[in-house]
Amino acid sequence: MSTPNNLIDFLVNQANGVKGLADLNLPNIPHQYIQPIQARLDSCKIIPHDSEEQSIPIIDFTNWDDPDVQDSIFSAATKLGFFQIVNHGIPINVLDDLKASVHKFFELPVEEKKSVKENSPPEVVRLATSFSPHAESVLEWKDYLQLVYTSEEKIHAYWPVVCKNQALEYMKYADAFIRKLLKVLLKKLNVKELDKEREYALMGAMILGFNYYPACPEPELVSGVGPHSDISSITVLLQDDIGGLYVRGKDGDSWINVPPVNGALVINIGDVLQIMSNGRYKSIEHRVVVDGNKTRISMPIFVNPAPDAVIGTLPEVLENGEEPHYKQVVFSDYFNYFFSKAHDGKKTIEFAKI
Ligand SMILES: O=C(O)CCC(=O)C(=O)O
Repeated sequence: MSTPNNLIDFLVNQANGVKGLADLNLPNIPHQYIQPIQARLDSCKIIPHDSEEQSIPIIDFTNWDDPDVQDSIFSAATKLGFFQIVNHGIPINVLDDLKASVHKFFELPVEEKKSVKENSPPEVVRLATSFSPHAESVLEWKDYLQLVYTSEEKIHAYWPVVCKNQALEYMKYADAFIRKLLKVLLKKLNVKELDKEREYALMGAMILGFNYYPACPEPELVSGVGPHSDISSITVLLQDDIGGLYVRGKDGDSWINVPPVNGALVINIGDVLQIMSNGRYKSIEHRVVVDGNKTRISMPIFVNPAPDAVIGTLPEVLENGEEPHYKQVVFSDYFNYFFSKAHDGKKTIEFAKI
């Protein structure tokens, strides 16, 4: 077997994705996936796991309204912008069923995936590979499905049958957890409640993503996801036990691993909350490295504002007379800007800077 002549056609139009490429068992990856040396993760730059100062905290959410728990969430959100939550209230079997359904979806025959790709409205279901293959000079070793958490009617009409019930069950539990977490984060910004207006601006359009990173014959040459910060208000990520997620360290030149913890959810602050908090909460860059032997999956919920919501620094944060660092932007403009280019670190937020 050799690399398909028209790689983009094979990956995108024929819906084979990088899974279809990995299934060809090529000894080497196509040149379109080879990252320049400076874009690869140098293992010397990885912070050891036992570093207390620079590790991702694990927070028990059982007593989420306890001030000590809320303080640890606030502290994590203002420092590394990443933390893991255990005892979030979502049953383990719901997480396990979701993971199994992700594998089932990507293992469907390619004709079925092509049909999902061609027959689903992109505002409800989107199947894609890499990140923005038409805008990238080097491709990312990842396929992904995005399920927009919209009306029950659209969900039932368009979410793929093989994962619909599992995804919906997960989202029902996740929705309740996300509301609690946002309440804590808002309270620490002097916002008393998550009213309808705030709900629209923080979680008006949630997207459940399924990321699929097949085992790669030359993992050190590729990127699963390049360094970027999320454009969400927060992201709630379930990862499997393979590992591969890294967060940029404080010195700007090192990377901290987010180790898989059974049953935990990884939370990160996105650009929207950085903007709303006038920079108190940090939306930190992260990236994904792929494995040489095993397929990895991860399932982020991008807790996004509604497309027409206007995002800006919260008045409560500016009550003390502080100047806003960000202008007001319509979220769909921010979203379209993010997807119009390759992953580019923290540059997207420049779009909103004053
Ligand atoms: O797979 C992961 O651990 C993170 C994925 C990610 O950063 C993304 O989908 O934007």
